[in-house]
Amino acid sequence: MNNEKIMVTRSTLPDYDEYCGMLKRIWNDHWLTNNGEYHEALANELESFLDVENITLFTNGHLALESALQSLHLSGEVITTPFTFASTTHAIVRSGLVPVFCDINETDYTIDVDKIESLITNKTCAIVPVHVYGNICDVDRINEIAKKYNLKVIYDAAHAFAIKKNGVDIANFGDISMFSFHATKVFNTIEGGALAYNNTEYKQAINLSKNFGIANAESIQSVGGNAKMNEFQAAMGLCNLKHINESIQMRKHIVEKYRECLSVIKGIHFLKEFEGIQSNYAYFPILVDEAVYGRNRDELADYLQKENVYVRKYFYPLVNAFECYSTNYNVEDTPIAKRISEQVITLPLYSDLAISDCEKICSLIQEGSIHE
Ligand code: T4K
Repeated sequence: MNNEKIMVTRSTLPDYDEYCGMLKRIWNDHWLTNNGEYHEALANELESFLDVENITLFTNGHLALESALQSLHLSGEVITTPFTFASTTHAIVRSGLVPVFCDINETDYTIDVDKIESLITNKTCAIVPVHVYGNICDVDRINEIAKKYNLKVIYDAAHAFAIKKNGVDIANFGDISMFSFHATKVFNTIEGGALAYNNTEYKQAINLSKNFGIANAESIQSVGGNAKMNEFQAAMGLCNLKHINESIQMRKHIVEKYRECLSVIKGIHFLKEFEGIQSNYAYFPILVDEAVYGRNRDELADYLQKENVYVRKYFYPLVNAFECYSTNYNVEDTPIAKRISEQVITLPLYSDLAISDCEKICSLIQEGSIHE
């Protein structure tokens, strides 16, 4: 392995001249933000690409999620999972709502749909499931439950850009889906995010919430914030969108190589392809079974780091163990999430990760085992 650090991910960038070429127009027009030309073009292109009626762009995914929750005028309890990034739960709490944690399933680490109904009370207003790592929740069962109890469904689809289930883009499930376009994501706009929804009645409230509630210069209709995507972000998005399919194909090759090389290592588990799902290969999580592998997850992570491979423990600790939430919640209530979070490591994955580096990472994992 060369001595360069290999990080868990690396931003996908377009050709330098391609991006700089886009910037000339911004300099000519002096129009930097507030629904500029690139902003409008990117929203339109994403509506086509995701085959969804409405896309509203945001400066980041987190504020998009807050906007979704606030625009639907929800109050009370929201059922969600603790096996996620801080953003999901923080968005719920910062919107004045109470998170209720449901456990995840062992098959794909998304919400355990068999446990949702037992958590519904007369205060439940919504479900915020997470398509974690780009693994798609059981959208059909969630839809049935939501209909039965008259609940809204807002998907945290931060990891799920460009994924299709049986040919249908994932943006089309639930009331609203939030995508993150952060630098670390499959598709990035530097920082950025979007809400995708088919019900056009949501559009006005969402637009107001990201622009101070301003309907026009003399009409301020709601107490909105500022979460607008600027022209530099939108230009990056337009460039990256041109290359997205190629970039996902490159990720796919790396994932296939990981699966091939890791399949011979005892005590290392990973997820296979899911039937009917066209993946985006966003993350490559593995579970370390200490009893079989011979080292625990933390020992393996430290060992790899000494070899310049910077894996991450997405998602450890669980959200219900965070200092800011642990007095009100108990991680023992979500035992599957607890176990997975204690065993998981996400391996480096980005479109231009060299296959030789991928092979070397797997060799290191093999060498770290007691079965070496
Ligand atoms: N919901 C879920 C389920 C999410 O995972 C996220 C974000 C959100 C909601 C909220 O969406 P955003 O508001 O972020 O749009 C990273 C990302 O910052 C965060 O976007 C992401 N999830 C989370 C899973 O990962 P950190 O604290 O791990 O990032 P950081 O700075 O340690 O970067 C990780 C690696 O990425 C670095 O080691 C190298 C590489 N990197 C990073 C940056 C910032 C680059 O190559 N380029 C860069 O510019 O949170």
